Amino acid sequence: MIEKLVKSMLSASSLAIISHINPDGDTLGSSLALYNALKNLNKNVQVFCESNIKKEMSDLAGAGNYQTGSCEKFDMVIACDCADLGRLGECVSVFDKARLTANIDHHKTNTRYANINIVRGDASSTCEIMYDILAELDTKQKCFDDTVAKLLYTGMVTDSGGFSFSNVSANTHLVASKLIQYNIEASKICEKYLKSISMNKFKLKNRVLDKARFFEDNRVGIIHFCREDFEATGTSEDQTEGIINNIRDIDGVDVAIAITDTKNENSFKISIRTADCVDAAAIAGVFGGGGHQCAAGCRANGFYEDVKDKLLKATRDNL
Ligand SMILES: [Mn+2]
Repeated sequence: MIEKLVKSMLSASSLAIISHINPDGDTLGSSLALYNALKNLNKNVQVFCESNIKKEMSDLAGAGNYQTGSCEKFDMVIACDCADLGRLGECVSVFDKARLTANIDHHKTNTRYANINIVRGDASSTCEIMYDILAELDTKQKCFDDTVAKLLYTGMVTDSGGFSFSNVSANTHLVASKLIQYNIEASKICEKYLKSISMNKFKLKNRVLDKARFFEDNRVGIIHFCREDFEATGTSEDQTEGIINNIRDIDGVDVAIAITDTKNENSFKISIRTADCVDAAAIAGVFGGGGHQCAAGCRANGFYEDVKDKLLKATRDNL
């Protein structure tokens, strides 16, 4: 499959790469690594994402070139880290128009929506898979450099919690060891994307964690990011990332849930993080969402307390 993908990319005269909505380090790292590698081959390639790129991620190489859409019909389009077509947001129109489509992903729930599907549910990140693809491409035409290695490493580090999640395998470390041989300043990547936190986010974190509520003999912890929290701390929805892990890390907590107010009243974004014994994707699935065994998400509408109760019931059914 990888060989077929690489051949198709080399023969395509125009390519589009799509990252998922609310992009994280993995979708950006894998998309931009592919983008820079193809640029190194002087390919006509463009990157797309429906959402704005977060400030912390905006200095990734090529991040300034993201577009939200195009009328162009591309020879080939490649979706990175997108479990289903809904994750493409409005950029699905770019995908639908293309002559050949590809889907590179590591979500077990991936719906295999493209002509070429490279889906490995056991990979820690899409970047881990992208490494194999670009290594293969590199044997055909030299495309790998420090920039590509740095982008892949960024995605791997962020999607694996600094190589600490259960999806980390021997292959994850093997790929990391190949990448670290490039000039990437690995410790700085970890510092920047895993540890550093703005003063505003620090205030948001303390405020929200302080109000955490626990259920089922403290096996389930729920935090709520409400609009007042964002207003009081000068933060926004996209600065909530990672805070939920502080709940999951508590001894005895098997399920951590973060409910986040969106711009629309009575509409919430929900993140679920679990210990290995509970299937996060199954809980999110009750609300039409999905994800991985230990990390999943969904959206829900209704009054906060009703949404919370429904989530608790779905959680209880999976404990
Ligand atoms: Mn990912």
